[in-house]
Amino acid sequence: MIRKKLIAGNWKMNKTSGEAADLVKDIVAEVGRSNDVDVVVCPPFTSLESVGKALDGSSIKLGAQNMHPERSGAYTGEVSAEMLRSLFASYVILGHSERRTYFGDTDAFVNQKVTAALKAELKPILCVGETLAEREAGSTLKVVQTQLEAGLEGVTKEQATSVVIAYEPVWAIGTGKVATTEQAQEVHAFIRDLLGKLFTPAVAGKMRILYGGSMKPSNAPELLAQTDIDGGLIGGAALEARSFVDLINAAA
Ligand code: 3PY
Repeated sequence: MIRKKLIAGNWKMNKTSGEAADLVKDIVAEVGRSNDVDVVVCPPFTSLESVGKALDGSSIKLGAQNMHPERSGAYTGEVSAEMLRSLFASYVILGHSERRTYFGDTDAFVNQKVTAALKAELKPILCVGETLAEREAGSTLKVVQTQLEAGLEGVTKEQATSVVIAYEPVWAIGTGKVATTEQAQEVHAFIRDLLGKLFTPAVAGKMRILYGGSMKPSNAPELLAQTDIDGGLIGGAALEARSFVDLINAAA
């Protein structure tokens, strides 16, 4: 099964609207029409419109970093899937460990978001991963299994191929530490096997599983060469055109 690689940039809370448009113009100038790799940029909500305009005519897709599961209502500070769609977003990152840790996103809430995103035809990038304490306690696979089973509850096998999974060990996020290729491949293979049980092996074979957590041009080639690593969810290295373009080229 050949899966097209996907490189997604998670810009987190960085860049004003103007800075975001400038960054994306530089990326588009180099890889805007590349079809070898799927590319997604996920700026903050406030930059979705300017980045969407700067992406016009390129093959790079727009994504958001979060959403609320309801369509509308009294949820101060939140945005819905429909609002993201109206700005031409096609992906949304859900369940990032920073959301789980700092904003209390539970597995159940992440699941509501996943199903609402799919209903609105947004592709969820569902993040899972263990903390350092969980890894040291030997519970990595159990933690990942729980997050995946809960996050994907109610998702049909027809919908599943629109879902992207991102394995992001929490201890590798923003720390400069990166999982070894063996550690990453072990968890990715486990995830694919689990997806095969939750859906079917054929569906699991089509689903993309990204690695996230301090992926950068120097470590990407080895990680991306692993059988079950289908791309990356990129933090810091997505904030600079040169390194993001190098990552895209590493995936091509
Ligand atoms: C990181 O690499 O820091 C990330 O959290 C990507 O989502």
